[in-house]
Amino acid sequence: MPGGPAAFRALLGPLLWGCALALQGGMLYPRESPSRERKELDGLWSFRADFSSGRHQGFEQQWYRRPLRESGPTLDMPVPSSFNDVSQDGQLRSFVGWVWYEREVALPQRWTQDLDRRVVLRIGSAHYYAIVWVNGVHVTEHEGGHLPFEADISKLVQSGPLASCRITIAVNNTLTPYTLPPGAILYKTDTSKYPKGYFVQDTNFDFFNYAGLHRSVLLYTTPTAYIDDITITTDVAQDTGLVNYRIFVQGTEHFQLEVSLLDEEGKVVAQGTGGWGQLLVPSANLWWPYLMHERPAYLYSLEVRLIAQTAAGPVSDFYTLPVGIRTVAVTESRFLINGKPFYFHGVNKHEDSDIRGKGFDWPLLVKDFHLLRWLGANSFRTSHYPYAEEVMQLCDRYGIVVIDECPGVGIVLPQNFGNVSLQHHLQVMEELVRRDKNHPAVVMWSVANEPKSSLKPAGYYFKTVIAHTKALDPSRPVTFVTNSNYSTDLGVPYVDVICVNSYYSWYHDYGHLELIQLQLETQFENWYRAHQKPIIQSEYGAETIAGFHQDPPLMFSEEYQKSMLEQYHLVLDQKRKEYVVGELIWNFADFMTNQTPQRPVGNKKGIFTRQRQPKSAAFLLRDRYWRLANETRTVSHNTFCNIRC
Ligand code: GCB
Repeated sequence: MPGGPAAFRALLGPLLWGCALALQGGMLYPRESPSRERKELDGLWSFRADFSSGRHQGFEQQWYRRPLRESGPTLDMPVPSSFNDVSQDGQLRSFVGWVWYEREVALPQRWTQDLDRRVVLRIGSAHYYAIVWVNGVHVTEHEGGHLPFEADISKLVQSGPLASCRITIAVNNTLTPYTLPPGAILYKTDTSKYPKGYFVQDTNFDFFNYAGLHRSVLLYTTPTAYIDDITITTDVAQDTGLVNYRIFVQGTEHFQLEVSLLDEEGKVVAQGTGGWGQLLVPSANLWWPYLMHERPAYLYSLEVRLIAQTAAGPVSDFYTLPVGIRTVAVTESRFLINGKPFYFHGVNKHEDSDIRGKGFDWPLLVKDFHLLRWLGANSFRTSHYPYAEEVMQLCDRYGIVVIDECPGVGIVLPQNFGNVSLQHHLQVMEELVRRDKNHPAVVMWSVANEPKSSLKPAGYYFKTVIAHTKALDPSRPVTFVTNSNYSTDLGVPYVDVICVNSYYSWYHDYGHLELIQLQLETQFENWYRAHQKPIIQSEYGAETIAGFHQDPPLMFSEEYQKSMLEQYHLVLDQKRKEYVVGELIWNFADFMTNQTPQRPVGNKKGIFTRQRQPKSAAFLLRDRYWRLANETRTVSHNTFCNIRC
């Protein structure tokens, strides 16, 4: 197929090989401060999908050289949003290849004329591969759809009498055996059935491969000597909180650093100087999960001040980081937060909604957090990729505990376990840890979901990914999520906590709810006997069409979903007294998938609809989660009842 997917493979190939480990620099969330400004570029961008047969016309004609409107027709495209569902064009919905975004930005004069200022372009998420130009000049590329990347564009915007700049971003959603998640382009060569050059994107995961600029694109400034990265770890000795900090500075070798830790009233509780050290906080307010304590999610603020000498004179930079003091530990049968047993009663989510697809949306996010709190959920897993940074920030603020998962989903073919994939997987874990390491809400890393780890290379592959993640962050346990059918899972020996998904009476023994207890009990006993590690039931659920009723329960009805949950809960209530440390329903809400005969306009296993309305099971789960909260909280208090009533 001339110049078709082969061409974008040709383009992706060398770039994939180019991945270098050990990331350069930090990825602090851009916050305003006396020394930093930010400018969000949310809104309408110019957009064009390259429908040329090879998807290569944009590069051949160098669309980045001139305003996009000059090289052909454009659409208005909202950012952040997936591009797939906003238009009436079915071909754009299922488009595979390069799409082009462009935006002209007017810059404040002080940004373009003050040479002691860095101007940084930051892209929160571009799915999957992105190439970025500013005023026609290539500034960066990034592989991976769920993590931020940046380019220092100071030189470009400060080089002439420019009052504006033109940002062009080409994004390619093609998934190959070497991307994360992996996929494959299938060429349909039987010309009696398919037109010449026909191909489709194949994936081995159960959600729609939405694409585009999914999170905010923004510009921010720092001084030329600046705080580049901060790493916080915390510990507790009796009632004293220990805050270990390490700060990286760029742009100067002559500097002083001052750090102050402030409580929620703004009172300074500890101070330090220098690039690393330990702050002692007597009678510390610990960061507790929601519903585990009467005062959950306590956050201190770490104010960092850099005073640097540069050629142009003294420069200051300020950055404030929220800090939660808490510990995480795992025993043979328990998951401990602040030394107390923690039981995950929560959900699996997706970034998914009508029209926006995977585009970040504040109203949706706030609604979801209201629903989580209503439900009495204390945790979720970021199935099956890292979520927006703003999601993680709300988890810190509300005390919602997170199992932070990388996009290692659908790793099922032998080609997915090769060295190229492995190197990229390691790089993604580095980017994820770099971004999320300071969130107290994140208590565990998940390196994959249901990889086919009975395949031979899987043992080495996961041993390497897990060891690498532990080396990056020794302060948190690491897991990956297996399936109850994968009894010979070669990766499980390396995890700290076993996360297991099962769908009894759904994907087999259809309709036989009476088998769940026996099969679930066997699952737990087998995994525990083999590994002596705490277990989380990381997925269970049933497809349920809101408003379908059948009693006695039949598959797809609301009654069936409820009855299945009840059967699982009977066993979970036994096993949580022993070694089961959590249960996460699949799924929080209905979500979009590829079109298959098994998916009636998406996966319907949500306890809420895609529009966030409850099915009957939501009420059942709510009763259970509040009951569990009352049983497992550490401090006896009636606040919980008051919140709930
Ligand atoms: C699973 C997968 C999840 C699917 C779910 C299902 O095991 O981890 O991505 O959506 O099952 O509904 O089949």
